[in-house]
Amino acid sequence: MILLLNGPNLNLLGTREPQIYGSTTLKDLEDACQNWARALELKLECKQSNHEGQLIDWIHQAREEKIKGIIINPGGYTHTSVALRDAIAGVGIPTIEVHISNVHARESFRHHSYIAPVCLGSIVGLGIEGYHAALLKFSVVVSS
Ligand code: CA2
Repeated sequence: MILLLNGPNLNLLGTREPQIYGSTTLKDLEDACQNWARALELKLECKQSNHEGQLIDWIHQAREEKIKGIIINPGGYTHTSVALRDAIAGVGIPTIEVHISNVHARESFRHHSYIAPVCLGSIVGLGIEGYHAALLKFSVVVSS
C-alpha cells in the first residue's frame, strides 16, 4: 500500500490560480492517481489535510499500517515545517515529495524545502504528472 498525502490548501485545486496549479480538482487528481496506481498494480490510499498535526499523525500511523511508500505534497509546510520533516525521518518509510508548480521559478521563500533532505527524491514543476512519476518510481522500488 502506498499513501498519498496532500497538505494545506490543495483542497482548493482547480478552483483558483489555474495558471499556477492547473484546472484539475483534488478529486480529479486523486481519481487519476488511483487509475495510475491500478495500472502499476499498486494499492493507494489518498488523504488531504490543512492541519500539520493531522499530516504528522497519518505519517506515524503509516508505520503501523505497513505502508511501503509515501507520496507527499506538503503544500506551504514544505517551506516551514521541521515537525513534518522529523515525522518523515522518524518513520523511515521511503517518501517522495511532489510539487505541482516549479517552486524554483517562484518566490525565493519557496526555494527551500525542509522536507527534501529526508526524501528519496523530489519532483517539482511537472503538474499532476509529477504524482504519476512518483507512483512509477514506487512500482519499481516496492511491491504493493
Ligand atoms: O506547487 C505545489 O504543489 C506547492 O506545494 C503548492 C503549495 C505551495 O505553498 C508550495 O510552495 C508549492 C500551495 C498549495 C495551494 O494550492 C492552491 C491551489 C489552488 C488555489 C489556491 C491554492
